[in-house]
Amino acid sequence: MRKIALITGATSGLGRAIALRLAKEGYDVIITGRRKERLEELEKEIEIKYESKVYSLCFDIRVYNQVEDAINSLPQDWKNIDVLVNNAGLAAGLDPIQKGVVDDWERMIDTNVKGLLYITRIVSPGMVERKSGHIINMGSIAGKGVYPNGAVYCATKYAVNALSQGMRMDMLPYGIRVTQICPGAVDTEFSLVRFKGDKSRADQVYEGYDSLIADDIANAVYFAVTQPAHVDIQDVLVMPTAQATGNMFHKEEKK
Ligand code: NDP
Ligand code: 8X3
Repeated sequence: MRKIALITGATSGLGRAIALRLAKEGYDVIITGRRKERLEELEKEIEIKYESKVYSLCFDIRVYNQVEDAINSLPQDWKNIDVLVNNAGLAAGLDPIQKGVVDDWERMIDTNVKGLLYITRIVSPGMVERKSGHIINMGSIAGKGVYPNGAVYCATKYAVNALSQGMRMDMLPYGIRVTQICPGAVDTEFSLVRFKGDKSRADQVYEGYDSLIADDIANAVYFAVTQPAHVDIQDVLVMPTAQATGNMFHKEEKK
């Protein structure tokens, strides 16, 4: 039977890999993000590689009306979303609280917490009505332990952890599964965004050890969605072998 997955933040990194993986495995995918040209490229790639159908929605997840209009604009045969992957998110800056940039805080809270809530509020009633669905929230090791200079980003991921628990309770009577996936360091555009385009600073985050790659997290998503209906993978922490906590790495010295 046809299954539809909506993946937020599919223009890059984890979301892109998850969209490709789910399309490969036979899901029809709704891909979302702000960068239209990236959505168009991914749409073409999926159409060339896989049999699955793909539909793009371009919107800013921080703006409730844009989210609502985008989801409401879906054609009738795309409306029954089986899997919602709440992946869109970012870190902005790495500063102690006393030097924090208020605009960075707003962007992280508006995207990682409010954006995730907005789309869930709009998509979940359909799941409740159909008594079926799976919500996958992208948490982080940053939601399991705080690291210096990362308090606000970590707070947003602690919020994702709390929201995942709360959603699971609210969805319990309807047989809807809620999974939180918490990656450690994955080499994506995440650090380039965090350091506002400073590539050499971003590259340093992934130097001297084998970080995760986006496909590692797509594997975890695929594992969660392919469990039998009576099994909910509630919480998955996926770390590089060379990373013990949010800020403790074993890095090899450069020769
Ligand atoms: P990327 O920067 O590569 O991708 C982020 C995605 O989020 C992009 O597709 C971007 O799309 C989308 N996005 C950001 N802001 C908005 C917005 N306002 N509206 C709509 N879409 C938005 O980073 P990752 O793939 O690494 O990050 C994905 C998720 O994984 C995030 O929630 C992040 O916190 C989490 N994570 C990442 C880790 C890592 O080490 N990389 C580790 C743990 C968790 P666009 O710019 O086109 O709008
Ligand atoms: C993103 C990875 O290292 O900033 O959640 O916690 S990290």
